[in-house]
Amino acid sequence: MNYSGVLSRYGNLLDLPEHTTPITLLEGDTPLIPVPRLAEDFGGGFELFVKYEGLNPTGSFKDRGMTAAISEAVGRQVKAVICASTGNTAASAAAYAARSGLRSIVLIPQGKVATGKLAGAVAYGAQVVQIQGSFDDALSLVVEITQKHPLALVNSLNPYRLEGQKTAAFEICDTLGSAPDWLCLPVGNAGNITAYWMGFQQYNTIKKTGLPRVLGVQARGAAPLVLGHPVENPETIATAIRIGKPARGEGALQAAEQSGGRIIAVSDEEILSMQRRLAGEGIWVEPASAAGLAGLQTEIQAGKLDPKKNRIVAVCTGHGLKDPDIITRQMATPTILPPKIEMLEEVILN
Ligand code: AN7
Repeated sequence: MNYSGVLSRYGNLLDLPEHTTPITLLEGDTPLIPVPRLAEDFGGGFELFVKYEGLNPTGSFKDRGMTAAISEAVGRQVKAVICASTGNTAASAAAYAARSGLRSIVLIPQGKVATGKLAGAVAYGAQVVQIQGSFDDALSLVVEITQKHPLALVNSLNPYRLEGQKTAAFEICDTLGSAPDWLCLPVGNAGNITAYWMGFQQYNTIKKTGLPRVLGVQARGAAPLVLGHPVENPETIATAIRIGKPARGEGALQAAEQSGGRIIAVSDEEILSMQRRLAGEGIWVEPASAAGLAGLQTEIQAGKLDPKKNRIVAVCTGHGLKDPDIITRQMATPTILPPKIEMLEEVILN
């Protein structure tokens, strides 16, 4: 049997302390799905792939970093872990804490976490606290309380989170045989973009896989890295990236600059439209996860990014099941029929 999560597969490339005690749910090894029709929609002449991170154990990419952070915390006999979260980190922390028998506490912005994420955190047994404020307020509290009390912080300020998350870059290179020309992905607290850039650089050093240009995409109402200053009251339908003061902002700006890429913003309409377009390929992602592709499309259409002959990877960070309300709120109630064949014929054949 193959019991292999990202620590066992790539552990020798991760900078984790000796005391790390592997706790895994067999995360990672997610598919890199070709989406040729989408590439045609964008003008064609290039290869486009979706790295579908929604297929991790708790439905988001956060599991890669969480296996590392929780494994390290367990190894130094921590009793409880804590994080601030827009939802996915909370669910992931709760699951890995449960797996290892640790207590977990998660702070979320009141009323701004999608149903599937909150339900996950509760199901895995976390103590959930709603903060009357934003994610950024919750993160400040977490930083402060972990300085006063022996609780392990498992937000991406924790360096081991990045060590785990960079394995996604390794997987992309292993599948393609080299780095893609462009990597596009959503940016919130900016841990993921920072980790990808670390991973691509490390692989290029040891395996000469080359480097991608990185296109980070924020939501227009929560785009501190595009504006160049924090956003006090971030707003976007993509609640996962409703973040005004990204803790890893420096890393994101470096990834963009060093790679010859950039950080841009897209509107909520563009995000939702790309979410529908992807579902039309059979890939249902949560809104934030469509931001990377929405950004790629706007750049190509504006003539700012020439994709010709390129290989482009878009990271889709979370599963659509995380946020079902986005869909059900707008949908017409499905047709209701008595169990009669004539009526069914009438409805589906005419
Ligand atoms: C689906 O869970 O910040 O730029 O607290 O859930 O590394 O923050 C989630 C972020 C993209 C942005 N896509 O990643 C949290 C949280 C999805 C996400 C991001 C998040 P980062």
